[in-house]
Formats: sequence, structure tokens, C-alpha cells
Amino acid sequence: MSQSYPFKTVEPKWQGIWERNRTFKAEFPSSKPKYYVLDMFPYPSGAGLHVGHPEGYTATDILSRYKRMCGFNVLHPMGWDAFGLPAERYAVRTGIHPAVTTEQNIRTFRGQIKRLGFSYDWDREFSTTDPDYYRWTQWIFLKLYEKGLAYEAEVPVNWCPAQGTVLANEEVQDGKYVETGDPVERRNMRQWMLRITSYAERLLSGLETLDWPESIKEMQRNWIGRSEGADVTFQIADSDRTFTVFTTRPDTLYGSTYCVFSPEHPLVRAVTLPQQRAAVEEYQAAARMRSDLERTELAKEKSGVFTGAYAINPVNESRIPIWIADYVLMSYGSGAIMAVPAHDERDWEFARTFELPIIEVVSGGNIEEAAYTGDGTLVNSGLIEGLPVPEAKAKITAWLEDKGLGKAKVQYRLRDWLFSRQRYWGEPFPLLHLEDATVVPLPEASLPLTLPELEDYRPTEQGDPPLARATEWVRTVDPGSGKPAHRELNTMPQWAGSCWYYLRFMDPQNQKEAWSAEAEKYWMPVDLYVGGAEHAVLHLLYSRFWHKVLFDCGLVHTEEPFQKLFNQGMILAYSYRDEGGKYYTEKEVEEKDGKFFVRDSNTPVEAKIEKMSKSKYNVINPDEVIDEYGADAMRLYEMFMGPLDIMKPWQMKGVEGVSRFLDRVWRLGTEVTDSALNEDQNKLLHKTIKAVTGDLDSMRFNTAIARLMEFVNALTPMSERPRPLMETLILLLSPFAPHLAEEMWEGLGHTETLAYEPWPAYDESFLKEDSVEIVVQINGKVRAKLSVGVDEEKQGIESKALGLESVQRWLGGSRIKHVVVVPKRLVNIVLEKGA
Ligand code: ANZ
Repeated sequence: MSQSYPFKTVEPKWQGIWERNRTFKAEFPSSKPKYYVLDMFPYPSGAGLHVGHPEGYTATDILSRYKRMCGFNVLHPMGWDAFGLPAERYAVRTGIHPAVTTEQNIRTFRGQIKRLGFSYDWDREFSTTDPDYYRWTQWIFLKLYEKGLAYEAEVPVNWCPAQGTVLANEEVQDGKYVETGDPVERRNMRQWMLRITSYAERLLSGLETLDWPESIKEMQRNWIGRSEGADVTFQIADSDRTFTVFTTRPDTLYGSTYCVFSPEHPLVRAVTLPQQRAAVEEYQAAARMRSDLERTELAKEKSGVFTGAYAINPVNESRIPIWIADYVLMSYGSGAIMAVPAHDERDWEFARTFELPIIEVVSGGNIEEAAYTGDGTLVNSGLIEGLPVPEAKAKITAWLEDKGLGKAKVQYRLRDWLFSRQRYWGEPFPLLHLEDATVVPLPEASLPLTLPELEDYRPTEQGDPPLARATEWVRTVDPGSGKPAHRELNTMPQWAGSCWYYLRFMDPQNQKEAWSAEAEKYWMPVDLYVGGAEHAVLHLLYSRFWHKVLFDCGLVHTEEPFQKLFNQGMILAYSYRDEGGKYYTEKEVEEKDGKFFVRDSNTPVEAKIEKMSKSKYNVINPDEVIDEYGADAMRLYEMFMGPLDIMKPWQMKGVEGVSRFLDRVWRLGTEVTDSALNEDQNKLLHKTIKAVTGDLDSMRFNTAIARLMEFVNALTPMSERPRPLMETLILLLSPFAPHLAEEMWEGLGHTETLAYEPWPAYDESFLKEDSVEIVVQINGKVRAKLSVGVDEEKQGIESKALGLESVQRWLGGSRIKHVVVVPKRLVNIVLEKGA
């Protein structure tokens, strides 16, 4: 047998065997229990796979293999999330159709993923851009439409003329698109919206049933942003107009010294006095350039303009000025607020800037110095004077309701989902517009509505979607009425295809339905979903929303799609930079006495752990790692780097280390004896099985590998190795390093794949330790260690501890007050004071 693991021949051999035999095909129907383990499927970008992808994929693959061996019928699929802007931008630059580049990129990704030996059921692969798939995306859209959850509205959007499309709030900073620096403006546009806000309460309460990281749940809670408070109606002075504000602090009404309208508030024009008009309009124009996110930053300097109008505070009839300011957003509440500078930080800053009165109404702070937002007793507050905050809230709300001046209200930060894009490379909407402006859904039987071929995909500055150029496709007739009609020109956003792909994986070849009821009943929910934390809100919230709608349609039987979620930590890398700022690759530098230099020179470089990026020359290409060390080493290293959920830097030395470990396993060879195990060997065997099994169940892959390394250390010096030891080693290692394991399994005379071998079981009776080590303390300080039998009585332990020579030395004749014995843990000898 060769000295090192010959991965170059072994790995392709087993990948071929698995593929030919469809080893990892998920069965359906099946009498076995199911386990559905899902990866967040990738966007097949032109850059190919990076080492971050295989991190999560390796973890799910290990679990898939482990669960199969535990007797589960495992669904472990892979596919492609392939609609989206990058492919379209590339098409605009090169003139190559997005369908062609998508196809090429998928081929690259598939090849790279297959080289890692992942046990996907490839018969279930699809791309969101397949008409056979998006046919059903369109079908689900029709369900949303039928339920009144999809509607058209004129809404304010971040419009980027240069990119020719709307942008999300998160993509805009200082009035510019963060990626390109192109200017962005606010404008109203007719868009398709999805009524996700109708599901706000269920999206919130459903979180309680999920086994997800608390941080992600918290991000979703914040995103949904539930606030309890009241709507309060204010009269505009000397006019019969009124307006409403939403407040979470109706108890502070007596402290409201001014009101603020958002610059986009519909009443601004009507209330502004002529002499204020120019200033107000200028302010409105400036606000249009800012995103909501920027406008509401706490630290931002407060700006605003007085409209000249006054409002009447309903509780005390005082006249308070109406301002406009951009820290009030049109998209939240009613777009107007009652400002209470004594008890709201932003209002306090604003009042200080513009010298507006600050009246304390809740005691407990020092409003000269800062807004007081804590609890306390109401002061200067008429009706609610002297009450604690919660009671004051209840009383004033009841009073307002009674007078018809307000009512209790639950407000969500969540907005309806802007669901249309002015782009080419997305799913067409299955909708027709008739000449009288009515909208007609396409009949289900006519789906898919395929994307037309287009020569020119460029977006336009005016916002007309590129699909307008497909004139033949656009003009059509309504099959129901025979009337002339034109198609919807917008396409669906990137997120549509990923909202439900996990359902299609259950039944991907079904031509009659999106999925069969039987398959859904068996496979759902997803037992484990692994992916990056960057999807905390958008994808993970959108898909939960669609799933709940499908649940309400009776199309799925669980309220939630993903029972357990796990986020892998980002993989970072070392970057090396000299004083002049020039970067070097890892190969170009060398280490001398813990310092780094450009190889064969005295030029020092600074080593820093950073995000991988092309410009820093620190991107790790998985293909190169596989070429040099093999897939099993790559997989093992990805897991051995550290706990799955933390950030950690890639280090080639570490890959070398695990590859040497695999060589050591390989050198153990497949010569085994049929001799029985001695007691030590039995103990070693069962201890290892138990530890590795426990680590797998709790996804502690790095420690599982460490146990296997210890096991190999113990096996190496043995002059002969009994079969059960070697077979168990191979089976335990197989989820991590499946190619090497299959090859050695075959070497032991097996003719079938080990993928369905029963997972080794451990026997507790071998694990009983007959002695334990306990510590001996004197006055609480550890002074010695002692080995005692597990069943040793307290008295015996005490006398052994006192008999220790080292303990005697520490005592040095001092008087003992008493001795505490905690079996299996410790002995504490307590001395008389002053002794
Ligand atoms: C008076 C008040 C007094 C407020 C006080 C707070 C503290 P959350 O928790 O986010 O729901 N507000 C309401 N609509 C707004 C808008 N469109 N843009 C900016 N701010 C808005 O916050 C609700 C509070 O944010 C509301 O309660 C309102 O200020 C402000 F001592 O009303 B409050």
C-alpha cells in the first residue's frame, strides 16, 4: 500500500460509482422515517464556487450521510437560484444571452460541487430559470392574487435612473447607489405589491415554534417591528382639517409642544403658509434624495422647516406649531407625529436645534440634559396627573376613544413587499391588462408564460421595463373574453424563485402539480436548513410568508417551512501587505521567527485576517485545494477549522495537517485480524463511538474529528488490528472523508457501498470508568489530585486524601475544622481559623 492516500484515483472512482448507481437517491414512497436537510442553493455567478460555499455544504453532507446510516430516508437536494441582476448586467456588457451564461455558470458550479463528493440526489436538480419550475412560481403568484394578497399601487420608491431600476432602502446611501455611486431619487411608481403585512402577527408568533438561532429570530422580530400605541387625531388651527399621528406614548400627550409632518405628507401643501412655501419646497426636494435609513439615523443632525400652521393639542387645546422634518417617514404610522421633546431623543435634539419648548410630563430624569425615556409618574398632565406610565397610557387612550379623538393601535414596521422589477431576467407575471385597465390573471393551464427572446435587455432611464421591446409578445388577447390585451411588463424580483424551491425538491418532475400532496405530507417540514446569516430577513421572511399563504390555501400541512436553521460562520483569510500597500498571495510570502516577509527578500509584510477579496489577493479557490490535497482533505479541513457557526480564517497549513491525518489512516491499511478485543480496546472503541455520535447530533464537527484523530493515535502503535476496530474507524470517518472510507471499506472485503451500513452503536457497559480523579482542596485552594474508585465511600476518600504526602506537607500540623467530600468531584479540608 502506498504511503499517502492516492486521492487522485480514489476520489473520481467513487464519485463515478455513486453517480452510476444513484447511491443517494431519496426514496418515495418509503416506509422509513424521513430527514430533509437543505442547503441555501447558490446563485451561479461567473466567479464560481468559493470556499465559503463548501463549508455549509460539507456540514449538511456529513449529516446526510450520518442520517442515512442511522436508517433515515434522506432528502438532500441541490439546485440553482439563477434569475437576477448580475447575469443581466453581464448580458448588457457582452451581448451574450443570460440564459447562455446561466447555463455555463451552472455547469461550472455543478462540476465544482461534484468534485467534493457531496451526496446530493442529482435527479432532483433544477434551476429557478427552468420554465418547468417558474411555471409554478407563476402559479403561486396567481394564488396570492386570488387571495387579494397581490395588488398594484403607486408607491414611493428609490429610483436609480442609471441602473434603470428601483433599489431597496439598504442599497442607498447619501442619495447614491452604494455599488456604483449612481444618483438615486425618490419617485412614485406603479408597482406590484405583496401584502406581507397581513401576515405580520403570524410571522412574529411563528418564530416561537422554531429551532433557529436567537439572533436571527431577533432580527426578524425587529424587522417586523411590532409597536403598541394609539392613533391620535389633531385639529389644524383655524381650519376644519384634521390629521392623525401614531404614538407609542399617548401618556405624554400633555408634553407635546409641536407636531411634525413627513416632507411627503399629503397635507403639507394645504397647510403651508405662502411665506413659508419656498423654504418648504426646497426642503422637500432635498429630502427626496435621502433614503429612509439615513433619514432616521439617531446621530444625524436634525433639520426641518416650519410650515406656518398650528395644530390643537386635543388634551389641553394648546396651539402647537406644525413643522416638516425628514426624520419623520411617510412610510410609517400616519407620516405625522406629535413631538414630545422631554421624552423622545430625536424630538429633544430637534427642539434644542430650533428652540422649541420642552415640557416634562414624566418624572425621573433631567430633561435639561437629555430626553427622559424611562418609566416614572406623570406630572403637568391634567387628567392623568400622578399616574404611573402604564396606567396613564390606558387611561388617556380610553379617554381619547371616548371622545372620538383616537384609538388603540398596533403598528408594524414591516412594509408590504415591493414585488416588481423593471428588468428582463426574471419571471414574467402571469397577468394581462385590458384596454379598460382591468387586470386579468392568465388561466393556470396556459402556464408557463415564458420569457420572450430579446436582443436588447437594457433597462431604460424612464423606467419602462425592457420587456416593452418584445412587442409581439406584449400584444395579445384575453383568452377569456377575446378582448385585446397587453401583458404585464415588469418581472418578479430575485427572491421569488427562492421562496418555495424547497417544496419543488420534494417532487421535481411532477408535470401536473407543483408537488403532490403525498410527497408534501411525507417530506415537510425541512428538518435542517443551513446557510449564511446574511439571509436573516429577506429570503427567510419572504419564504415563511409564502409558506403561510400556501398553508392557508391547504397546499402544505405545516405552518412553517424550516424547523431548524443553522448559520455557518464566514470563512476569512490572511492577507499580506507591505508598507507601500501592495498585497501578496500566501505563496509569495514566508515566515521567519513569527514575522512575515516577501519570499527571498527582507521586505516585511503585515499579515491580517480579512474577508476574502480579489483585490487583497487572498481568495482561496476550492479547485486548487482539491488538486493539491484532495476533496476529503478539503472537507475535513472545512470542518476542523473550528465550530461551524463562528468566523474563522483559512490556513493552508491546516489543510496540510488534515491531509497528513488522512495519510495516517490510509497507512493503517486493511490488514485486520479476527482476534477478540481486549478490555482496553473495547473501552476505546465504545468511548469513541459515543463521543463522535454525540458530536454529530449536536453539529460539533470539529470535535468529532479530534476524537477520530485520538482514535487513530491509539490504533497506530498496535501490532495487529482486530477487524471491529478498523471497520468502526472507517464507518465513523465515512461522513467526513467518504472517498477514502469507501476505498478502505472495499479493501476490507465489502462489495457494497458503506453509505447504508448501520451507524456503529456503543455499549454503555464498556464505558464504566472504574476510577475517577478528584481534586483535594485546602481552604478551597486546589493542593493535590487523587485517584479513587468510582464506588468508593466518603470515609475512604477522606482518609486517602488526608494520607497523601503532599497534603500532609501543606497541612504542616494545622488543626482541621472539618472535611467536605463530594464523591467523584472533590475533597475540601477546612482548617481552624488562625491555625
Ligand atoms: C410621541 C412620543 C413620545 C413618541 C415619546 C415616542 C416617545 P416605534 O417604537 O418605532 O413604533 N413616530 C411615529 N410615526 C413616525 C414616523 N412616521 N416617522 C418617524 N417617527 C415616527 O416608535 C413609535 C414612535 O415613533 C411614535 O411615538 C412617534 O413618536 C414616532 F416620549 O409619539 B412617539
